[in-house]
Amino acid sequence: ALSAAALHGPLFAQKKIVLGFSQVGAESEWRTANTESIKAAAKDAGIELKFSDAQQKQENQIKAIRAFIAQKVDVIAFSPVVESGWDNVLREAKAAKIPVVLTDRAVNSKDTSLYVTFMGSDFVEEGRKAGRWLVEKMKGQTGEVRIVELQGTVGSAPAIDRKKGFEEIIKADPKFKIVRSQTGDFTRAKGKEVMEAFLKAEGKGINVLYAHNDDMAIGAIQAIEEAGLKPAKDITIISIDAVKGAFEAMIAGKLNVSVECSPLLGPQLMAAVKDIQAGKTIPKRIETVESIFPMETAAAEFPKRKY
Ligand code: GYE
Repeated sequence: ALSAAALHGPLFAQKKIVLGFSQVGAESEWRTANTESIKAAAKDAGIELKFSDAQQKQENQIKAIRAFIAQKVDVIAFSPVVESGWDNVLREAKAAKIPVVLTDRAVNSKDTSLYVTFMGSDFVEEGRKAGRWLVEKMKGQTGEVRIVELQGTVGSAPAIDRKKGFEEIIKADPKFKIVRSQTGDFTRAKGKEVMEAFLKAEGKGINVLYAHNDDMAIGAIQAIEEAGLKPAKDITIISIDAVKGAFEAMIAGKLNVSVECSPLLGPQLMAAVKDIQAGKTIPKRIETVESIFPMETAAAEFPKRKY
């Protein structure tokens, strides 16, 4: 015989909300934590998640978004690998009446009606925090401070904004000079490779490394050690994210400071998806609150870190 649940289930069961999410890739510890946060939060919220990894390629993200439109998902969310080139596919989603949420990274579309909200960090402010820390650290120093910069993915919001915020602060004092700046695509392998090239070109003339994320800094630390130099001593190292790997490097005395950028966007994304489905209006910008961790604080903070 049929149970009561089987008979009544379909009547009472609410249709699950379907969320299509296009992720950038798996390029960093930050990204892995972000993916985990989104998957876990979808499960907790009872939302059906269609997850797609773009392997850091915009064309893959556009394909994924088009597939979500074809499947008529309820909401589309994505973390745009670069800022530009989204207008067409976003117009297609709008025409299909599927709301879009931007997570983590922004787009530079002029028509802001193409998405409901953008949730994530203020990357310019992260760059400023890195710059302010350096200005303070180099206070008494009169000579030139020669900086090399490892940029994130070319054209991505965090790479553009972290450079901008940092430069805005250091330009107040001409002793600060960015002598080399190149992309390491947010990965350890590329961070190491580019740092090797920087060391080859500049010899012992590098005072500071500013890396747009921890993974590139960790790769660069290897290159610095292999060149016979002491990371965090011979070269002051600043990076962004504050992932566990950065705390380990700080505790080992190899990284001076990491500016926090939280990847734990899952719960607020699911809350927004539910609100959108319920017809509620949500803020156009949902900003992440974050901090900065100099190496002296690392051992005390480490046990409290969630990513
Ligand atoms: O800092 C980096 C990742 O978009 C904020 O992407 C994110 C950045 C993060 O690869 O580690």
